[in-house]
Amino acid sequence: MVECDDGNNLDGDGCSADCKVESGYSCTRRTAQGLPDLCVDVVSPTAELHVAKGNLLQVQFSESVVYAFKGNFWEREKDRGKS
Ligand SMILES: [Ca+2]
Repeated sequence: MVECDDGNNLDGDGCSADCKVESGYSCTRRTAQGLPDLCVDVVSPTAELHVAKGNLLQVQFSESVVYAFKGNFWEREKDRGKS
C-alpha cells in the first residue's frame, strides 16, 4: 500500500523508496494539486552530553542536525587571557 509519494525513490527524506512514511516524519498528500507529497521531520533529535578525558566536551545527537553558534561563548583554554 502506498502511504506517500514524494516523487522520488530515495530513503531518508520522509517517504521511503517503497512509499512508506518513515519514522519521525509526517507526510501531507498533495495528489489533488498535482504535486508530490510533502514530508517533514516532526520529531526533534535528542542530545547527550559527554565530558571526556582532557575536559573534552562532546555532544552526541540521535540524528543528523544542523547547528549554528550564536554569540561569543566559544572559548578554548589556550585563548583565555588574550585580549
Ligand atoms: Ca523519498
